[in-house]
Amino acid sequence: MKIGIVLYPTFGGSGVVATELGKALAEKGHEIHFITYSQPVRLGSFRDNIFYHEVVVSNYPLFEFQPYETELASKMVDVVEHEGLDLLHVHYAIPHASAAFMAQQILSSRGVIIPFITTLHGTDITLVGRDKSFEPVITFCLNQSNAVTAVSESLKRDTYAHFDTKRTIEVIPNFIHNIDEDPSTAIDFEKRRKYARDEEKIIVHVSNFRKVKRVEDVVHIFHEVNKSTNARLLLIGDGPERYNVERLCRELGTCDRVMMVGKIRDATELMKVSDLFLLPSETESFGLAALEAMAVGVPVISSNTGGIPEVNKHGFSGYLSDVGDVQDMAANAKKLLSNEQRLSQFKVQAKEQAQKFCITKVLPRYERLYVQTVENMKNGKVVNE
Ligand code: GMT
Repeated sequence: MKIGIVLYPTFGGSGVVATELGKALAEKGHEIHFITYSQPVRLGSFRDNIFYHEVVVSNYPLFEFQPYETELASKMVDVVEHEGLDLLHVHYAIPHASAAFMAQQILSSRGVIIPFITTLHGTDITLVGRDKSFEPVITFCLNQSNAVTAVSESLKRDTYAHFDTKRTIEVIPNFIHNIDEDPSTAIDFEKRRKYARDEEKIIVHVSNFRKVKRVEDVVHIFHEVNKSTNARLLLIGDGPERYNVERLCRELGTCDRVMMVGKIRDATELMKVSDLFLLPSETESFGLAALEAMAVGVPVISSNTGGIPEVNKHGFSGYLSDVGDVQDMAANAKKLLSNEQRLSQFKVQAKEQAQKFCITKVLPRYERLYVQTVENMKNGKVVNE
């Protein structure tokens, strides 16, 4: 199939999932056209069957706000018409679904019929989407999409709870494409020594440092753990909370044990040398970063919010606690770090749990949905119900 994938190109999980999905589909012989405003960070170098179409937004002085959605819709029309796409798959509802609807209408007026699928990722529904000012547009776009998917059961429930839609939402979970099949969790100590001494434990957190991630909780948990366990903290990513996090480290006197790595394209190498991943988020529709950690054998200490319990299994791949319960999270972290045998067992189990989200299980579900959606459109059934 020829598929247009619309996404945010940045470090956010929705962009990572959309890019990895496109790469995997291209490997299976589909022709993939990424449409967004800059090259997706996970795209890497040139690959067969992959094309990237950049949306360039004009900065005419009249515009106080640049009309990205309009430019995006125009670009979708152009790519669908000239590349002969079969389907558009948009990741993150705002503003991708409404731009896709606009493109679909324009194309229909020119005699080109194309379906679009909307994949909901989380904050488009749970935070930004709940904003009353977006609600009418999101509800409309959910109802107009030819198919809608959500990345977890929790997100599906949230969508029904907050939006007036009765349409079918199919849950297709996020996936991991590079699961190390080797169940052993042996660590490359030479690499590890760049970050910690052999007797020290490495705790890691990866996020966009937004309020919702509660990165200050990460620092508090680490501070608590470090009282009894010799440990280092790797903070990967960047964002609005970084300043507060740095200030807190200074206040708690933990700066010398905390490494602020900043934004990196792929955190896998650092995760591989780590012992524990922390994800104390306020809300999280899935928690892709936790899955990426588990896939390389790193157990997860997380909150029990949203879709996280669908990914991290309490007492198996890690532990879950109530949002904000820093003491419980620290206690769970210590339980693992203080017992080598238990830690090794959880590392193996984390990998085992991640296998459930292997791309080989998830990709066929998207392919089936694509075929079915295109068929429905051909048969005059405009929306999958
Ligand atoms: O807010 C974010 O963390 C970014 C957002 C995104 O655009 O990637 O993440 C959401 O989508 C990810 C991929 O499906 C999920 O793994 C994250 O859990 C979800 N974030 C939240 O729900 C807060």
